[in-house]
Parts: sequence; C-alpha cells; structure tokens
Amino acid sequence: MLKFRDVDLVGLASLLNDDERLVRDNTRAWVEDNLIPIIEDCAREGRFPRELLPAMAALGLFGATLQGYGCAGMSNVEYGLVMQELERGDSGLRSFVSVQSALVMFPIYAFGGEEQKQRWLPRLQSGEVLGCFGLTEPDFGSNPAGMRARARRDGGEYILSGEKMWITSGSIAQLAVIWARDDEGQIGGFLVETDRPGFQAQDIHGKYSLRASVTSSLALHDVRIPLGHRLPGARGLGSALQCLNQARYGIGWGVIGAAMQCYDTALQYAGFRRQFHDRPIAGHQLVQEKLVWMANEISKAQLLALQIGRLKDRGEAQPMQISLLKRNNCWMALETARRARDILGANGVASEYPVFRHMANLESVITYEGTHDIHTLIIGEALTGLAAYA
Ligand code: TGC
Ligand code: FAD
Repeated sequence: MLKFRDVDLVGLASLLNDDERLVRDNTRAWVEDNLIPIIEDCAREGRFPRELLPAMAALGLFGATLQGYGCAGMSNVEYGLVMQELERGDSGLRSFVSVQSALVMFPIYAFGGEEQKQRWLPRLQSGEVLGCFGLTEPDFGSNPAGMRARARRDGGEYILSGEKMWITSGSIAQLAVIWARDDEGQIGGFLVETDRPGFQAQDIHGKYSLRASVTSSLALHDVRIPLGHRLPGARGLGSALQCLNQARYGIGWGVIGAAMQCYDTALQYAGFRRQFHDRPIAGHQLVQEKLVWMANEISKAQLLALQIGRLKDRGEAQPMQISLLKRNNCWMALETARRARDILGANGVASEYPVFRHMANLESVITYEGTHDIHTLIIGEALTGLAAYA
C-alpha cells in the first residue's frame, strides 16, 4: 500500500489555526491506523465497519459542531477537516457521520424540545443510539415536496404511514427522523424508534457504490408515536432542507479527501510505472496534463471549502453558497477519481489501489443530497430569481 503524502499546493495549512491542524492530524492518524487497513475488505464484503464506532464517538466525531449534550463543539472548519480525513478513507464512513451528525442530531438540536434533546443527543453522541433520516421516497427524490408519507393525528398519538427509499443506516438505526405531512398538509419531522410495531427496514443489496455503508428502504405501516415525538420547531420542507445544508457542507469537504487520495495514488504510481524507453509515465505530457488538472482542481476546491467554512463559522453561509461547494467539489472529486483510474491503467480497476472504490463511491455522493443538476438549478435560481425546476 502506498503511503499517503499531503496535497497542499497553495499553502492551505498556513490558513488553518493550531486547533484546526490538530483536529485534522488526529483524524488523519486515526483513519490511517484504523480505517484504511480494513476498508477494502469491508467494501468487497459489503460490510459496514461498525466496530469503529466507539472510537469515533470517543474522538467526538458525532454531532461534532453542536454545543453541550456531550458534543465536541468544534468549529465548522474543524468539522470540515474531519470529514475530509474520513472520506480520504472511504465515503461510506463519512456518510455515516454525516447522517448521524447533520441529519439526525442537528434537527433534534435545532428543532427539538429540551426533553427531546436531553433524551436523544447524549446517546447519539456516544454512539449508543444510531440514527437515520427519511426524506426521499420511491417516487420523490429530487422533489421531496411531493412526499406521500402521512402523520395522522389520533387522540394523543400520531399514526405514521408511507415509504422511504435509499436511507443511509436505515436497518442499523434505533431512531429514525421521518419527514411526513400532517392532517393540515404541513411537512413535519417525527422521531420514530425503529422497534415500534409497523416499522420495517430492508437493506438495498447489489450496490456497486458505498458498499461499506448500509442503505435501506423503510416501510411505515400505521406506526404509532406519542404527539411529543414531533419536532416542535420543524415547520415545513424548509426545516428538512436546513438539515441538508449541514450535510451538504460536510460533503463539500469530505470529497476533497477522496480526491486527494486518488491524486496522490496516481502521482506515485506514475512515478514508478515505466512504459516506452524505460521512462516513468509521469514524464509523458498527457499524463502530466491529467495530474496538473487534478492538483489544480483540488487546490481550488480546498480554498472554496475553507471560505464557505469561515462564512459558516460567522453564521453567514447562504444555502446557495453551500450548493456551490457541494456541486463543484463532488464533480471535481469524481473527475479526479476518473483521471486517476485512467493513469493506473489496468491496475486502476483492482482493489489493490483505492481509486476504483473512491470513484464508485463518488457516483453516489454526486447524486445524494441533491444531484449535480439540482444544485445547478438552485444556484441558477439564486442568480436569476427564476426557479427552473418544473
Ligand atoms: P422551495 O419552495 O424552494 O423551498 C421550500 C421552503 O424551503 C426553503 N428552502 C431552504 N431553507 C433552508 N435551506 C435550504 N437549502 C433551502 N432551500 C429552500 C424555502 O425558502 C422555502 O421556505 P418557505 O418559508 O418559503 O416555505 O422548495 P421546492 O419544493 O421548490 O424544492 C427546491 C429544491 C429542488 C431545491 C429542493 O427540493 C431540493 O433541494 N431537492 C433535492 C433533494 C435532496 O437533496 N434530498 C436529499 C435527501 S437526504 C440525503 O440524500 C442523505 S445522503 C446521506 C449520506 O450522506 O449518506
Ligand atoms: P431523481 O430525482 O429521479 O433524478 C434522476 C435524474 O433526473 C437526475 O439526473 C436529476 O438531476 C434529474 N432531474 C430531476 N429533476 C430534475 C429537474 N427538475 N430538472 C433537471 N433534471 C432533473 N435520501 C434520504 O432521504 N436519506 C438518506 O439517508 C439517503 N441516503 C442515500 C444514500 C445513497 C447511497 C443514495 C444513492 C441515495 C440516498 N438518498 C437518501 C437519496 C438521495 O437523496 C436521492 O437519490 C437524490 O435526492 C436523487 O433522487 P432520485 O435518486 O430519486 O433521482
């Protein structure tokens, strides 16, 4: 296995403070020692490395940006660097952390009552409870506003019914944040323990992507929950989309890690692989063009992520800017992985190198949390004032 060398052409490290560098280095060391040695086997076997969760909780990786309730209270830039290092290992483990933190703990923190926060946040932080986020349905992916899931009121309870599809961690979660329409037609967020009668989770098998991550479909057959399980501050689809802002931000950093790993692998490989007159392929102009493209785009992506992170830490990041980050960086990472795979020739399709796994993972990452084209339309709407979805 090739030893990773940092990718920093623009002196990004000099723009980070001591705490940020420390968080990055600690996470990097943990990923090197614990995730990278096992991840190829996990991906091949389609196994989520659950045994890593206690150590990740101890490192403060769950709900890392939240204050109190046992959470680490990291800045958004520190959190971004954590996501970068995790995804350098694998997008699947980063996905798990995104969901647990941004899509389960964040809505409870932002929209929950104090009793809900006290009950769930410390247990989610410690990894005792795992969560999932159910927004997408079989017929409503890019357009969640069309959702059919219902929460009917019946005395002191809600009765939830409907289907959710492509749900990360669905079958391993003890708690599901389910988005559904109430009797007035308003979309709300509901906390559903997954052992309640009528709740079913089934894993989606046969994925060629994110193989080390659990993805499930959920069926809710008249699942009864107390009225107090509704998130009181979640009002309408906008609240679900606010959670997506948090997750999309983390993805924008995470994919830089996958790209850095692919680029560095290709650079090292090109240095020792010789073709034509015993010349390293790195000495061929066309190979250099690919390496330069990757290094150039990674550098721009790093600066974009850091700037959006600084804005977020000041409470100034706009959803459109987060779309810019998610759209650009996922595209950059996927294109980097494809070029790296090309440079590795036949070895690019082998599991001896991490490139193909990253490339396949990134096909999901560019699709979930809003596809590339949906983010184009979000940015287009912000620029022109005209929505072009329909
Ligand atoms: P629209 O009318 O534009 O908006 C409805 C309300 O929401 C507000 N809003 C936002 N608020 C906060 N943050 C945002 N990013 C927001 N975007 C919109 C908006 O102001 C409005 O508020 P109000 O008060 O006026 O009601 O809604 P629309 O139905 O036209 O949809 C717009 C669109 C297409 C952008 C949205 O539906 C969208 O983003 N679609 C993409 C769906 C998506 O990203 N799904 C992700 C599912 S979760 C997932 O993939 C997890 S992967 C997990 C892993 O990492 O493993
Ligand atoms: P569609 O919406 O059917 O889109 C198909 C194609 O049509 C895309 O190219 C899209 O860009 C294009 N398209 C759609 N509408 C328009 C338009 N108006 N204009 C132009 N082009 C358009 N969801 C959750 O709720 N929770 C999760 O935990 C979760 N985890 C996931 C994990 C994985 C591995 C994957 C792959 C998905 C996950 N998702 C999750 C679902 C994900 O958010 C959706 O797949 C995504 O939002 C796209 O929806 P779709 O797959 O239904 O595609």
